[in-house]
Amino acid sequence: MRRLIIIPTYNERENVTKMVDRLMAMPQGFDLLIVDDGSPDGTADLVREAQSRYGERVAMIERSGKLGLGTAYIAGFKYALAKGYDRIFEMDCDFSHNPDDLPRLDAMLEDKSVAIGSRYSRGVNVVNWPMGRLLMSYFASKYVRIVTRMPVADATAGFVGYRREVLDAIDFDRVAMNGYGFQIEMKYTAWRLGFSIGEVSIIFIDREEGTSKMSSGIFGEAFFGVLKLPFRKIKRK
Ligand SMILES: Nc1nc2c(ncn2[C@@H]2O[C@H](COP(=O)(O)OP(=O)(O)OP(=O)(O)O)[C@@H](O)[C@H]2O)c(=O)[nH]1
Ligand SMILES: [Mg+2]
Repeated sequence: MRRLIIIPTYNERENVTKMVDRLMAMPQGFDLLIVDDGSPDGTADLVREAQSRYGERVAMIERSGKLGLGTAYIAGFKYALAKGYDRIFEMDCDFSHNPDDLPRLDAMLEDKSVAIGSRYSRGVNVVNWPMGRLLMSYFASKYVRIVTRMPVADATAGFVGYRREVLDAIDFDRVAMNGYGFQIEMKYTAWRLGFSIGEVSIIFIDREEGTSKMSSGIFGEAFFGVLKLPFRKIKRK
């Protein structure tokens, strides 16, 4: 069983070395792929430094500019499938997602095809977000559930594990959204293709280092993109 964690990065120099070290020290033997979008702060240089310590377990895809989360993950998924990984995990670099939760996500993939690290499956587990941001995220998940009928409490979650079969079945050329909407669309597509989805309750902590990349354009894309999802024809690749 080979496991890959994919982390997209944009200006994460305060976090990236600590994150790589943390993941490499875990006993499950996760491999790591960083997808860096030409971070002006030199994130990629720090990844190269880590690569000299960990060798092939740490890979990097460097893209020329800030091209968005969705296409970063798709580049990562294609890499994972080409390299023959069995389980593929998505995670942020900013420690909002706790690496110690990875084993529970991994365990859920024994039974389910998709495992979500969920902020909202048992109450609300978010620490240090301003109330406005929290309400927006919480109601975004409710909105997705009402519009799409997908039985998922945390539809925008970015802490997710996929069995390889799921990524194999999804036609990445048809994935339309690139920001937070991308996370919704991936889960929705997997669900419509008949894959099982489970949620593991996690505690999400707002980033302490580095800066947020949330923007209103990303919000608009997700709001209108979700309305279109139920009308979408979805078929296996
Ligand atoms: N490669 C790449 N990574 C990105 C891009 N935008 C954000 N990221 C990374 O994706 C992860 C999650 O970022 P976002 O979901 O935008 O949220 P954030 O910047 O963490 O903002 P907060 O939610 O406020 O913490 C972080 O590791 C970011 O560095 C992008 O355009 N390209
Ligand atoms: Mg974050």
